[in-house]
Amino acid sequence: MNANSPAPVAASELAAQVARLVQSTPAYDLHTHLYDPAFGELLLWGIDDLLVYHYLIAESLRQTSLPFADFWRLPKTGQADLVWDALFVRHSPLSEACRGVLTTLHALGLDVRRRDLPALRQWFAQRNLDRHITECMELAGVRRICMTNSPFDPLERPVWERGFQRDERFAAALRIDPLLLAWPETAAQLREWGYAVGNGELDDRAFSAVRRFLADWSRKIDPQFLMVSLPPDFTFPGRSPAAQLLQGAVLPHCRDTGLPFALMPGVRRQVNPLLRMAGDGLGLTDLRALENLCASHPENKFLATVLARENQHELTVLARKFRNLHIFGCWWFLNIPSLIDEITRMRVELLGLSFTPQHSDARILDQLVYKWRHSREIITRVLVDKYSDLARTGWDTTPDEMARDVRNLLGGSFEQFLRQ
Ligand code: RAT
Ligand code: ZN
Repeated sequence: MNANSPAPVAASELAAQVARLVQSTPAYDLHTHLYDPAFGELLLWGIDDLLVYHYLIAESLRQTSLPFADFWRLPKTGQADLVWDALFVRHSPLSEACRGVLTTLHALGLDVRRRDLPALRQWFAQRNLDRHITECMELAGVRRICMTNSPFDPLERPVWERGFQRDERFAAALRIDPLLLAWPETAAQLREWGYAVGNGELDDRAFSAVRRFLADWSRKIDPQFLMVSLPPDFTFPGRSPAAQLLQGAVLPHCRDTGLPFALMPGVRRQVNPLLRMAGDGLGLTDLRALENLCASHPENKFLATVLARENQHELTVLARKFRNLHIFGCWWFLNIPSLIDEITRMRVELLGLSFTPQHSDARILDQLVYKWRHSREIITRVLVDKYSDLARTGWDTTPDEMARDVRNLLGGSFEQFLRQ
C-alpha cells in the first residue's frame, strides 16, 4: 500500500461498514407491479391490499375449509379479515410473506403486538398518498421504481393514451406477454387498433405491423426494456408464435432502439385456476432457449431471471458466457431468505459484481419496505463474508471501493448495462 492510498477498512470495522453502506445506498428497483400515482387506484397500498396479496391468499386458503368461490365473493376487507385471522391470529406468522407485513408495519411505526386490525385500518385511512409514497421509498431505500406496463391492460391503456405528467421516480417497462403467448387473440386485437397484421399468418406483413405497434408504445411510454414471462418449455429458435415473433419483430425492434429484452422463464400459469392470481406454479426451464438467443443475437441485450431454484446455477454460468446477458433478482418463490442467501452467494462467486441481486416484485407500495429490508440483510451478510475472505489474502478493500461495489449491486450495474 503506498503512502497516498486511502486507509483500508479494519477487520473489526468491516461488518459495520458493509451494513452501513448496503443500508444507505439507494436502490433502483428494476421490476415491480407498482404504478406512477397518475394511474390512481392501480397503485395499491395500505393494510387491506397488503393482506390480500396473492402470496398470502395461497397460504391462508390452506388454513380454511371455505370453498374458494366463497372467498372470491367476499369484499376486499372480508378477504383481508380472513387472511389476518388464518395467518396472524390462529397461527404464528412465520412465512416470509407474513413476516413481511409485520416488518413493514413495524418500520412505519405501528405497534404490531396489539394484533388490532381495525386500528391498523384507521391509521392507513388517515395517510396522505403522496407522503406515503415518499416515506415508503425512504424506508425501503429505493430511488427509482420500474413499473410493469401492459398496453393490453384495459385499465392501464387509457391512462397512457390520455397522457399525463410522469413522476420521475417511476420508470416504465413494456410487458408483452399477450403478444407472444396468445397470438391469435392478440392479432385480432391489434387489427382492431389499426395494425395491419393480416389474417394471423406470421409473415413479413405481420412482423412489420407488430414492429409498428412496439415502436408506437415505446415512444408513448419510454420503457427501460421490453419484457415477458415464459412457460418452462419455451424453445428458441422454434415454430411457436412466441419464437417467430421474437425473431421477426421483437428482437429487431429492441436492436433498433437499443432496448434490452427481459425474459422471465419458468412460470406455469394457473396450475390451480380456482386460486386465480394465486394459482400459478413453476417448472424447470430448458435454458438452451436463452443460450441460443444470446448466441444468435449478439447485437441484442437480454435481461433474465428464472423461477426454478434448480435453474440458478446454469443461469449464472450462462451469464459468464454472454456479456449481452444481465441476470437479476430472486424472483417470486425464490424471494425467501434461505434461497436469496444461496443464490446471491453463488452469483458473487461466479460473476463478481456484474449482476443485480434483487428486485422487489412489489405489488403493493408498502411492500417495498420489507422486500428491500429483508434482502439487504442478506446481501450484507454475503458481502461481509466475501470481503473478509479477501482480507485474509492481504487484499484490503477501501471504503470508496466498497461504496462503488454496493452502488453497482443496487442498480449501478443494471444502469450500465442499459447504457452499453
Ligand atoms: O411475483 C408476482 O407477483 C407474480 O405474480 C408475477 O407477477 C410475476 O412477478 C410476473 O411478473 O409475472
Ligand atoms: Zn412480477
